[in-house]
Amino acid sequence: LLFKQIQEDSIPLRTLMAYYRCAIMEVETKFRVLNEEFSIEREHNPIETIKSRLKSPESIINKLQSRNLPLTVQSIETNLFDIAGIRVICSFQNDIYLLAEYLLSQDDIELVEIKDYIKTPKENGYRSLHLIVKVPIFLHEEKRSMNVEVQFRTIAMDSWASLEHKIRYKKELDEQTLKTINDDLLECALLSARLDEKMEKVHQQSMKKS
Ligand code: 0O2
Repeated sequence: LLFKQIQEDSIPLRTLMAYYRCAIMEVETKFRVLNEEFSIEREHNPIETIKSRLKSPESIINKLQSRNLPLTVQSIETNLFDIAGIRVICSFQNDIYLLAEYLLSQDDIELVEIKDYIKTPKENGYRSLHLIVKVPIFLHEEKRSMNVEVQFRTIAMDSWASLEHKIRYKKELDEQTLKTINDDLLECALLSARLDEKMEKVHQQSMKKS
C-alpha cells in the first residue's frame, strides 16, 4: 500500500531512482579521475575502494514515516539527502581532506552540508567525513541537480563502522552487557584513531626524500 502511494505520484519512483543512479555514476567517475591524477602527482593511490548504494524503498519509507513526512516522490527528493550514497575508503586521513577539497573545488559541484566526524567524532566513537553535494546529471531534454551523500573513511574507520553496525543490531542484550559493549566499542574507536595517526606518520616518513 505504501509503495502504491509513492508510485501514484506524477514522477514514478523508479525514474527518480534512475536519476540517483546516474548521480552516483557521475560522482564515482570524478573520484576515479582524481585517484588517477593523484597517483601520478603524489606517487600513491589515495583511494582504496569506492562503495556505492542506493537507499532501498523500505528504508526510504521508514525514514519518511519516522519523520512524519509525506510519502511522495517529491518529498523524497526534497527531504532526503542520502538516497544516493558513495563511500570512499582512503589510505590515509590526509587523503580524505585532499579528496574532499578537490571534489568541492569542481565548478559543477555544490556543497549542501558537511559533517566532520573525524575532527569531532560521535559519542560512540564513530569517525568519518560526510558531505552532501549536489551534482548535475545531463538527460536528453534537461539537466537535473541531484543530492549525493559522500562518506570518506580510512580503512580503520570503515572496519570499525561495519563491525559496530553488525554488533549494534544484536538487540536482545541486557543493559549491563550493552554498556560494556559500548565502552569496548569506544575503546576500539580510540585505538583505531591512534592507528590512523601512526600510519599517517609512517607514511609521511616514507615520503621524505633522502
Ligand atoms: P546507511 O544504510 O549506511 O545509509 P540522517 O542520515 O539525516 O538520517 P544523521 O544522523 O543526521 O541522519 O546523518 P549522519 O550523521 O550524516 O549519518 C548518516 C549515516 O552515517 C548513516 O546512514 C551511516 O551510514 C553512517 N553513520 C552515522 N553514525 C554512525 C554510527 O554511529 N555507526 C555506524 N556504523 N555508521 C554511522 P544510515 O541511514 O544509518 O544507514
